[in-house]
Amino acid sequence: MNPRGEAKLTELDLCAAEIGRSRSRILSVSLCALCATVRDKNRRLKASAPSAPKNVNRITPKGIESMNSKWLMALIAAATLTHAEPVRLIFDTDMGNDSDDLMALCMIHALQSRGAVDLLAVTITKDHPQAAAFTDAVNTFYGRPDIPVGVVKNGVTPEPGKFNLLAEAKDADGNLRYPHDLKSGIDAPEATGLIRKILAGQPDNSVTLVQVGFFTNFQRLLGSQPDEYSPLDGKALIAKKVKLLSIMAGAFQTINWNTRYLEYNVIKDIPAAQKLAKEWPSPVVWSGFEIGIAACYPYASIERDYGYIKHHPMPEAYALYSPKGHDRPTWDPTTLLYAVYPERGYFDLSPPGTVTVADDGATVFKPGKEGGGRDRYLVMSAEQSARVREAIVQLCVEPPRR
Ligand SMILES: [Ca+2]
Ligand SMILES: [Ca+2]
Repeated sequence: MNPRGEAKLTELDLCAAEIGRSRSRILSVSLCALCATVRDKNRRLKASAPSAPKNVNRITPKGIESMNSKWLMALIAAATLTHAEPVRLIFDTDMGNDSDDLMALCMIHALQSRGAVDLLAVTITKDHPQAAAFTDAVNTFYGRPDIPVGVVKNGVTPEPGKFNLLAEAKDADGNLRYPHDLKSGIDAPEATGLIRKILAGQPDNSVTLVQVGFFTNFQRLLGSQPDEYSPLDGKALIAKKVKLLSIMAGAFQTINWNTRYLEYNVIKDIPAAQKLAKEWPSPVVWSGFEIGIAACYPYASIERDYGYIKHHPMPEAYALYSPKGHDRPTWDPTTLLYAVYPERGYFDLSPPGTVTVADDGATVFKPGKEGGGRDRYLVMSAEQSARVREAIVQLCVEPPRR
């Protein structure tokens, strides 16, 4: 208490209050900002208050009891914070068609190293055998060689990716530059069955799916039948197990004066996109084309930030994909960032509604009546864009903890 009888807020009090309000992990930076605010407030209180009389005991037994109680609450809250559940994630990617899929996978590994993510599997919608081999090589590079990898059969984009050939790169000594034991997608399980197996073993309403390629795998999951893993069909299994589908697809703003922009991930498999949009039973958040182009990954980071190791797949893939070097849109990383940190204010969300996919691949959003609807899409201000870009860079460049 100060001499005017005002309770003096401690940094811990406000941190504990903030922790109590949040259901997920909290950025230490936001706590630090909060603490700075409290420090300022306390300084102002101190400056404006008359000096306390000397020889006055300002802490009463009741005050001590109250302080102890607050400390206890803060410690309990801190313990809860430490043991926050990681996001259970299945990452569905067209690895090899653009370098931003690799950015997202690097981010996932950094997030898993700090306990924020539990990567249950990577499934691939690019139908080329090197995509799975390269994915396993990246997982191995990050010290997780046994992450399950599933592949699409009879999928779209069967041509080789520009950088998946890194899976077979060898150094002067003849050894693989990026060791891995899944040599080809031909040896990997089919994605739909793998996803069903994994979902069946997870708690209800606990799994986050991130789709940053085509709709093929998740549409097939939706139409899957009961099997040895679950008596539920695909739609019922998704409704029971999947908390969120975060998806990079479509466009929800005007792109270069085009109000009907046809986005790559949709138009490569339009029937699958239409079926998923029509029937998916759990919440969906769409990261439209406009988000990734508004928070490009700076090429300067590619040049400067990965030198801590002789060979890193990110700059080598980037060079193969974009030989001239340029800032690359972050379509897939933004989708991942929202999925892991939906409550951090990196993005705003549209009102709820429904997305449908037209026959030409256009994504059409209609707000729901009375605020209802399964779908939302990401919205990002210029201020948020700066935060998002920096978060993506810092997660991508984090060294492996092997
Ligand atoms: Ca492996
Ligand atoms: Ca992609």
